[in-house]
Amino acid sequence: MDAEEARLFLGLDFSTQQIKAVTINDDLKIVNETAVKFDTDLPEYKTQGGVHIQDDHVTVTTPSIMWVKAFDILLDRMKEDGFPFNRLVCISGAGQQHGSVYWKKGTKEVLKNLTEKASLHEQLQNGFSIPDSPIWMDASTTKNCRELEDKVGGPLKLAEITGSRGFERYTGNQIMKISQTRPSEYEITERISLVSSFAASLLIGDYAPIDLSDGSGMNLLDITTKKWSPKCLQACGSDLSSKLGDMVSSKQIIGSVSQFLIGRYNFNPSCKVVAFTGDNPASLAGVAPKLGDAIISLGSSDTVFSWLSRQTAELEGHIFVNPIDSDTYMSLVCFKNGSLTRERIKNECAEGSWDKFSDYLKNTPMGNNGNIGIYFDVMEIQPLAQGIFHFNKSNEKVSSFPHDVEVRAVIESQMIARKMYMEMRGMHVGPDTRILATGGASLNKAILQVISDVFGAPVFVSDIPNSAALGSCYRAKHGLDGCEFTDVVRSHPQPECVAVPAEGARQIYKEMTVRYKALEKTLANNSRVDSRT
Ligand code: ADP
Ligand code: XUL
Repeated sequence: MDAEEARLFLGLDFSTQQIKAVTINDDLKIVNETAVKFDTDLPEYKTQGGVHIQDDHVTVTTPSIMWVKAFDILLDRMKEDGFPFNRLVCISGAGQQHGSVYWKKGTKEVLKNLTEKASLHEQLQNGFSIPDSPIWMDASTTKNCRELEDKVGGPLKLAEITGSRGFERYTGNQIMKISQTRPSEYEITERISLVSSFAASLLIGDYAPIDLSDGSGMNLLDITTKKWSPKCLQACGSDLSSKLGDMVSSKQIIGSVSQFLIGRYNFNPSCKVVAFTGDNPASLAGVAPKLGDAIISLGSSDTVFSWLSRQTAELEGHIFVNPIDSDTYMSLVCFKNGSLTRERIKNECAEGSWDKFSDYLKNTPMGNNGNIGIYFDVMEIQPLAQGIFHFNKSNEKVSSFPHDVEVRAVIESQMIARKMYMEMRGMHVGPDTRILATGGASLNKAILQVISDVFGAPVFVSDIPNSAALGSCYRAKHGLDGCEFTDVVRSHPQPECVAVPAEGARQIYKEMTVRYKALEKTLANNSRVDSRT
C-alpha cells in the first residue's frame, strides 16, 4: 500500500489545559500532532489552567461548551493543514478523569441530527442541564463522600467495592451533591457522561457509553462484577442507572464516526471509534509498560501508577480496571499540586524560565541543606490540606526561602510525597524498577534527576510526552485489529534511560522522608492554612 493510502489512527486527549491530537500510521510512526489550549485559544471563557476556581476555593469547574468549541477549533485547524481525515480507520481518546458532563433532555436527538452547516458548539449551546462541569480538582464534596461511605458500610467497604474510599473528585459524590442541591437541573438531565465518554459522544453523534477503566473513578462501579453497584447508585441519585447508561470494556468499538464528521470534514464513513477512557489509563497504554514498571505522569496533576495483576482494598490511592485487559487492574495515586505549582515557583523564583529553574536544581545540593517546603497551592488530595509551608533544618517554620532553595524544595517535597504515597498504596519501587516518566514536565532532565535520586531507581523517558494521546492511538489499533496488545506495541520506541541515582542519595532521602512525613502530619486536616503571612 503506498503512503498516500496507508491506514491512520487518531488519538485524542481532552486534558485539563488543552485538547491534544496525535495521529500514527501502522508502523506507530507519529504523522501529526495538533493541540488547542483553552486559556490562550479560547480566552473568552477566562479559564486559568483550563478551569474556573470558584470563590469558595474548593469548587472547581470548566464550561462544558468550551470543550465542544475547542474540539471545533482542533478539527478546523487540522482541516486547514490538509489533514487526510479520510485515511483514519479508527479513533480513540482520553479525558481528564472524574469530571462529569450533564446533557439536557432532548440533546440525544440533537446529537443524532447534527447538520454539517454549523459547528458543534453552535448546535450544542443549549445542550447541558448543568453548564459548568465539576472536574477532578473539585474538593467540595467531603460531606457527600462520608454519606456514601456510611451508606455502604464504611470507607474500606467502599474501597472493596469500587477500588477507592470516598474521594471528593470522584463522580458519584459530585452527582450526589448536584442531585441534592440542584434537584430541578438533575431532573432534566438525560445522560451523565464522564469527560471521556462526552468526548466520544461528539465523534459518534450519540451518547457514548462509559468504559470500565474510567468508570472505576466514580465510586459507583463494582470493580469485581464490572457492573454499577446498586447500593452506590441508590445513595448518589434517583434514576441514576438510566442517566449513566450501560458500561463497556475499554477496548470495545462503540460505533462509527457521525454523518456530521463525514460531511463537514471528509472523514471516512467506515472509520470506527473505540471507547474513550481516562487520561491515566490511556497513558498506561501509551508507555507500553512491562509488569513491575512504575509510571510517573507529570501533567496538570502528578500521578504515579502501575499495572496490577490482582486488587487489594486500601484507604490510600485507587484501583481501576485495567484499560488494556479488563481481567487485571491498575493502581494509582494522584496529586493535585503538580505542574501548575512548579510553574508558579518557576515564575516567582526563576524569572519564568525553565532553564533557570533547572540550573537552580543542578546547583543546589541533594537534601537542600535540611530545608523542606510543602506547597499545596490548592487543596491537596492526600493530605486534605492547603497552604505553603517552609521549614528549616531544625523543623522550625520560616517565612520564606531564597529562590534557588525554593526551587529545589518544591521538587524534593513533591517527589518524596509521590514515593511515600505510592508505597502506602502497595506499589513497590526497588533499585531495579524502571520508572517511566511522562507528561509535560518529563521534558525537564533536572527534575528527572531528582526523581531518580528520591526514588532510588533509574528514570526512563520516551520521545513523546503525550502518552495519553499516543496511548489512545494504540488503543484504537488494539480495538480495531483485535490482536494482543503486545503485538500492537511491538515497534513502540524503547524509552531511554535519562537519570540514575547519585551516590549518597539513598541515605539523604531516607532521612528526609521521615522528616517530611512528620511535618506533613502536623498540617491541619481539611483546613486551609497559609504560613506565608
Ligand atoms: P495536561 O495533559 O494536564 O494538560 P501536560 O502533560 O501537557 O498537561 O503538561 C503541561 C505542563 O507541563 C505545563 O503546565 C508545564 O508546567 C509543564 N512543562 C512544560 N515544559 C516544562 C519544562 N521544561 N519543565 C517543567 N515543566 C514543564
Ligand atoms: C486522577 C486524576 C487526575 C485527572 C487529570 O485520579 O484525578 O490525574 O485524571 O489528569
